Amino acid sequence: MQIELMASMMCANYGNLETEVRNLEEGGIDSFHIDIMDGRFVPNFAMSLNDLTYIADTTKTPIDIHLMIEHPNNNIQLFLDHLRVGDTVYIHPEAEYHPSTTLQKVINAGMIPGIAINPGTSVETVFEMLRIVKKVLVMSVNPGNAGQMYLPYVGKKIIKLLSLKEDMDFEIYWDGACSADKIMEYAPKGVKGFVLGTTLLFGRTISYQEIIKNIRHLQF
Ligand code: S6P
Ligand code: MG
Repeated sequence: MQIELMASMMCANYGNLETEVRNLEEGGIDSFHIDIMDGRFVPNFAMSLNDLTYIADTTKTPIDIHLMIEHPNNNIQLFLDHLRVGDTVYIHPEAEYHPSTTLQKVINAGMIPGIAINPGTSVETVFEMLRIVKKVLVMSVNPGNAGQMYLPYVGKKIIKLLSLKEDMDFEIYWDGACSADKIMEYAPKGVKGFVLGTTLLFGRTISYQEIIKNIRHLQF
């Protein structure tokens, strides 16, 4: 079973961003996960347009942007202009009056549409959007910060989404406090990809290549 591994770039060393990108690429990361925040939808400012532009100009590896901003429809074109066909855009349905309109803009631009769902947001609330998107990013921590504790109650939501994904044609991705034991538990159930941050990838003494190789060799 081939899983996708994404690097959460808000956890990278910004003093050496190009080296970080190169080392992750050489280590075999599948995509760069870029957390865009506005200080309103979430109480933090992580990455923004310039960071996205820099990384998109530095690598051909796919990018997924996770927009934690209010009313993404107002500014979505700014982001789409810097992405490549086949990159992924996640919006939070909770942040938009008409999320399906915003998702349609993503589709029309040739990007992969996704929704990110907060720990406190139910599957029922976003049910119709599951027909539109190709990816569902399940937040297993509250959005806004790296280095938080896993919230165990999201497990039930993942199980519910797994029962819908074939019929409704989407894949499930994990974002937040991702550890090896979570990959070992949820990859066999059908979770397709995992965003790696401080818990498993960044700030270690061994190389990204070694960490990624160890994850790929996990037995499940
Ligand atoms: C959180 C953000 C995530 C984090 C990631 C960090 O708002 O969407 O992508 O960057 O969770 O990983 P960790 O292992 O530090 O929780
Ligand atoms: Mg994220």
